[in-house]
Amino acid sequence: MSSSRPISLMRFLIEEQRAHQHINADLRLLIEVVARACKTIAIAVGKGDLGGVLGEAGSGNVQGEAQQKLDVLSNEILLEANAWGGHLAGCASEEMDDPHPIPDVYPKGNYLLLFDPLDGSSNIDVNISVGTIFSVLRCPDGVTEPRAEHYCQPGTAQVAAGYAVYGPSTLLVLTLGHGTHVFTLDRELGSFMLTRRDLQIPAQTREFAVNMSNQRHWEEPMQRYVGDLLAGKEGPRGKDYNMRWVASMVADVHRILTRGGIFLYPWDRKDPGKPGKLRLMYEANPMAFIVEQAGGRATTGRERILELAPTALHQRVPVFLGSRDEVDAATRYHREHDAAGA
Ligand code: AFP
Repeated sequence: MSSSRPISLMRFLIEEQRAHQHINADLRLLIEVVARACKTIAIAVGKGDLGGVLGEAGSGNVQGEAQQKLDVLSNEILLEANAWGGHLAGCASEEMDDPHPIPDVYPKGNYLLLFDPLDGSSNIDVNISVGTIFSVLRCPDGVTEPRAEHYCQPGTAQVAAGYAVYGPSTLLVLTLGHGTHVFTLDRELGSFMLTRRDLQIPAQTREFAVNMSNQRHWEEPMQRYVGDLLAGKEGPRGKDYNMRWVASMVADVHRILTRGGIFLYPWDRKDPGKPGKLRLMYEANPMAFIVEQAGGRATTGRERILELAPTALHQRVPVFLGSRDEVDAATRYHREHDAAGA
């Protein structure tokens, strides 16, 4: 930063565009439009009951989950904001079965935007942090009407990813593939201001985040790994661990980005047909990109998330992400277990 006062998201993007080749005018516009949509969602979330936005919408999404009013509203805000700018070839949302085309009346651009419009929606009605997660891909050359298979690109192909967290303050965390940066919404100015450049996750941690109520359904290496964390100082890991679980991925990941930790959503036997709970394209890939750009790691317990070849738009995967050494340790438990059984 050239002065001690924080710079705006717009200035940050313009300076990135000047300094590097990794951002052009269309990508800059896309990020600004998504940020503006997140501000609109933040206002709706902030009104809560006064805005009549709490409670169920009375519909279900493609995942078979009951939609909250704010899921539906946030989805509409993002679709509407991104329709007319000419920067997108199409959008895909966790809340919609199929990709959403850009209306014919508007010009089309070269990017694909994927989003989870309101992550952690079970927390809306109890006034706990929720968020929006997004991922940006290039539309393959020559494709003017992108279909699901055109979105199914590995996480390494992402050109940008980010999330907004609607908490005590509204934050936007962004990567364009050159570090992870945090912007705080200045509510008086109505602008996101750069408050942390090049965030780095501590490599080691004493904190883990997992839904322990699923423990009896986990597979053996996961049982062993968490068992060793719980054994504390007297166990093989040699230190006491603390546990936190918000059940909004944005909030749990943001805590981990800020002070270290490991986030775990493993495969479990509760619903053995499902390869995990979290969605690869809307949650795992963007968060893995953000975490790796902050010096952390993200795996399925076995493989690097960003290298997975997606097979479906709404695919689910196990997720282990956060502090580098801890994710490496958890991944080692799984790989050693597989190697022993091979
Ligand atoms: P919802 O957005 O459907 O509430 O799901 C949130 C989420 O996908 C993710 O944000 C949390 O980490 C995880 O689910 C919470 O899962 P549990 O309900 O098992 O705690």
